[in-house]
Amino acid sequence: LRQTLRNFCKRNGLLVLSVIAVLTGCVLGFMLRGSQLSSQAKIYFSFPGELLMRMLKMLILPLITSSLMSGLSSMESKACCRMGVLTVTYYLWTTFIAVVVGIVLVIIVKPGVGTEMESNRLGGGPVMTSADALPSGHRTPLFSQSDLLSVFQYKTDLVPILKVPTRTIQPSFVYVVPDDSDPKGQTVYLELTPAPEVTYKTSPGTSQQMNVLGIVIFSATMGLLLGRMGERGAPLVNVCQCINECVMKIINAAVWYFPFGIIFLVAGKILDMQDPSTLGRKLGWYTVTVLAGLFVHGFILLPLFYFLLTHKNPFGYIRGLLQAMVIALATSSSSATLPITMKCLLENCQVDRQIARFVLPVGATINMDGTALYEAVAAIFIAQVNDYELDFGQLVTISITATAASIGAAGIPQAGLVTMVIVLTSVGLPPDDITLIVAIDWVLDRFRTMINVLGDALAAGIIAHLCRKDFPLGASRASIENHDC
Ligand code: DAS
Repeated sequence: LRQTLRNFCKRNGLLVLSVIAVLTGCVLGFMLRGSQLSSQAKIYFSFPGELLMRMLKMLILPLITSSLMSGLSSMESKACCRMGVLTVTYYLWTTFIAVVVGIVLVIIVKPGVGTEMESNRLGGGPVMTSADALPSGHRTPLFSQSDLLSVFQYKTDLVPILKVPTRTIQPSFVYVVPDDSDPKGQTVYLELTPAPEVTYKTSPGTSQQMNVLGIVIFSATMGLLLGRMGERGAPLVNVCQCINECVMKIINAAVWYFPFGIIFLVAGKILDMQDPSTLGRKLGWYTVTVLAGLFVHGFILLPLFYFLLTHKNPFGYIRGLLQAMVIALATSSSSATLPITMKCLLENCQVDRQIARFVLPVGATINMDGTALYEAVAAIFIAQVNDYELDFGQLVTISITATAASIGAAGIPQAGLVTMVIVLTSVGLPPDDITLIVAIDWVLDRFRTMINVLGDALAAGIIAHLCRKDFPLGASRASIENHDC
């Protein structure tokens, strides 16, 4: 019995601790909601959770670059192309299916139907129109700065979500738009909150948000070129492999801090969240529709695809991913969860290292099934609330733009809410109607991030099975581990 217990703790200890941490964070958050913590106390309270996020974000860049460069450089060309085509095709297919699931569900449930035009009561504050939202000349067309068009940049000027440190109103939704009228080049923060007022803040500078898409494309290209340089490229390939090994060792050490950080991450969010009772019945049905769609896609359709393509038990595979799913739920960031997803795939699911090193970083960047489903549901919900009848052509437009917007969304908290503007604009809906759903977004973001991570990880298992002849499991493992690092 002692041996069994020891094995259980060894295999599942961290997962159990993480689940207990999420529950503890929820209890602590609801307990403290009544107390009037000062903003200073809130900053101290959020520190352990912020430390967890920074630890994870610190690992994203070295993990993605070393994984892609070392993974692709050691692949044979044909195998690499086959894997790449399979991966991207599978990702686009599952994202489109997620959108269709969302559209079918929101049309059946009709969460937004029956609400008067003045939808302000719905979101807890007046709906802003673009006209009074921004003074003329300040508005930057979001699409021109979304990840889709800054694919070769490392950084974007638009920081889609920024918690304003002085007033952590949850959820605050901040656009950063260059204030070219200001000689000092200051930026203007437009903070959209469910509260009635819209406030403008100035700040000496814009925090730059790293654009992972640009780094993935650069690293993948470097990996392919390194692979064709033969011996000349070997030193850099070795360096990348050593970096990758070191990153995995750092992850193994850092994970034991995660349960502690999760407690404060979850509690801090609950501490600031809007009172659920003010959300209204319509928003409640909208939440149910999104969660039902995520469940159907993530725990019925994706496992079905996995079973049909690999003839293996999907739920045994998903069991190995639970730790990553809990981290995704706690952090709302698939990029930040990437190190843990990689660890789960290699250690619990025995996915070939070379496959995982390509499929995961690419998936964490462009494959967001949960986000695509959510954006389609939200857009149609907003149309229903506005009594705006969408025809079939507009539904097709929504399915295409939701797929594209999810590709452009970064793997950071509430990024899906930003790129949703593309979907709304594509069918003539007022972009600022996103304030209708902001109040509940921080909860839905966690679940859609979890489905995003689950979709990437299941894809890795499927691609590994379909490419098993090109990458016999163990061959790449042996070749990597024999390297002196
Ligand atoms: N939070 C995003 C992610 O990390 C998803 C989203 O915002 O839709 O995947």
